[in-house]
Amino acid sequence: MTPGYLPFHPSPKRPDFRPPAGAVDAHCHVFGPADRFPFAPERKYTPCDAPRDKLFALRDHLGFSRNVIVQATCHGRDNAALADALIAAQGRARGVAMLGPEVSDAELRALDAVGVRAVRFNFVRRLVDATPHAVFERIAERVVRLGWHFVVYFEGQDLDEVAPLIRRLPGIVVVDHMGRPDVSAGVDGAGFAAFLRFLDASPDVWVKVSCPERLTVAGPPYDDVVPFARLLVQRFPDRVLWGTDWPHPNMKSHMPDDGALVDVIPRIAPTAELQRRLLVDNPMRLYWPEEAG
Ligand code: 0GY
Repeated sequence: MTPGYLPFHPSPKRPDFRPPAGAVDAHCHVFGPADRFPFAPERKYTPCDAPRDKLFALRDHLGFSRNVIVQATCHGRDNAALADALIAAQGRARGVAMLGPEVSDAELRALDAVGVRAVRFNFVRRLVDATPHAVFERIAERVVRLGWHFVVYFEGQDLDEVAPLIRRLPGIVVVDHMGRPDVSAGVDGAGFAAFLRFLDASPDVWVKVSCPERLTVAGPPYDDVVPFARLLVQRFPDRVLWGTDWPHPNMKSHMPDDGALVDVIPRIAPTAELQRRLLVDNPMRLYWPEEAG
């Protein structure tokens, strides 16, 4: 484990908020176990194991039905732990993979068959070495034929650099963690205003209203992050997703209680209708379209 790495909360509270039936945790990870699924040699951190059975137990404990499991950089382009979790979930999980240009068509078809529905492009400098945008575009042309979409992770100050690529990607693009705004600047700050304008002008761009624990300056119960998420949910109710981000890699300030994170949901989506769209309708449309109403 990386020195100082914080393990996930051992016994999260049962949330006071009860998610609607069929709720989806649309951003979480599986790590290892390292003796079966070794971490990538090029990784920038080594987490503690966070195996799939722990994730599924957390899903049930929090009152959720399904997961979208997102490949994290510590596993690099080796999506084996992800594929194993998707198979074990028996239809109750979908996946977001990380890929390099070397991926074969047979590998893409195999990932699709186990439930991968998107590729993740990561631009966060502390997590990955930079990849030329042209490489991402070539991967995009290939996965879009499978009907996949795109998940992008970047920091607020990099929006201008990443936006032209996002606009060129052929299909839906989901932005992780609200585009990582500087919450100390407030919802009216220039960076978040630019992000809102970008979303207004880009109807195919969705956003995850996740990670208050990562974005907060004030700490739990995340009063400083709630206004950002609530604004996004109310302005873009048909293109927001929510996720725990379990097991919260690279947290430094504190390790969140996942039950307390679920209790943030009614503060950002104050009505039953908004909660249903955020937790059920939107993720089902994107990840289980064959079952969506
Ligand atoms: C997250 C956030 C982080 C890590 C990764 O792929 C990753 O390693 O996404 C982070 O360190 O901010 O979504 O898990």
